[in-house]
Amino acid sequence: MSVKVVVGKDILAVNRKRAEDLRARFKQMGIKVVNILSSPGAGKTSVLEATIPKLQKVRAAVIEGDVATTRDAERLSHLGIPLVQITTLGACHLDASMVWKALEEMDLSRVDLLFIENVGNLICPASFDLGENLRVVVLSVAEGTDKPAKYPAAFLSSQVVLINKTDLLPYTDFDLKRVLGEVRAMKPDMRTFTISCRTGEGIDKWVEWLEEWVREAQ
Ligand SMILES: Nc1nc2c(ncn2[C@@H]2O[C@H](COP(=O)(O)OP(=O)(O)OP(=O)(O)O)[C@@H](O)[C@H]2O)c(=O)[nH]1
Ligand SMILES: [Mg+2]
Repeated sequence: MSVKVVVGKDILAVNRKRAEDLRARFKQMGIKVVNILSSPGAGKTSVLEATIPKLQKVRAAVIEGDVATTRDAERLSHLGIPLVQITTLGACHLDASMVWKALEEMDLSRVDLLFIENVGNLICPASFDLGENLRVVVLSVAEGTDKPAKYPAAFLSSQVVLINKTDLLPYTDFDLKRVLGEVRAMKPDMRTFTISCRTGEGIDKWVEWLEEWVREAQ
């Protein structure tokens, strides 16, 4: 039992070291990195589809992470940006070594902002630093009001929450006011945006904030 705990800690320590190497590498390249977390289907790829074509001041690239298939990368291939799919073959999260390896396949010489779409899961990805500068968690209104309280690590380790699928609010019992209150109680400086990738509601505000963040982030 105690051996298992030690091994688990080692895995995280090794990852943390690799993530620091990544962060230094990204800094040297002048690239800001956003790690996107959510449960399966909350809308991570849809956020990328809605966001990237609207970016005017920054040039984007994407690393896609999935347990299986290259479908998310295929959805973004028409954007003509540097794009790599990591298929984890069962692993429930990306780790820093996988990202390091993916960089070998990418030309980031003309990129300001690298998005990493993590594997759909609100638990494991929260523990693995990918050398990012910003962590964004997407919560869709179909998932239920209680999710930030039930999966606190994903929210506490993020700086931005995107509440997606607001077009579905009339058909769910999602309590937007309560979620916003609970998230702010957990983390008072959390940035929140309510968006619908389907209707485009709230996307401009999010994109404007993101471009400003890329410009200002150290
Ligand atoms: N109604 C509605 N549907 C949405 C919205 N955003 C995404 N969807 C739908 O939700 C489903 C899942 O969206 P994805 O973008 O694939 O979600 P994901 O988080 O990338 O999923 P995984 O990568 O599998 O974890 C798709 O059918 C989308 O069309 C939205 O704002 N409103
Ligand atoms: Mg996806």
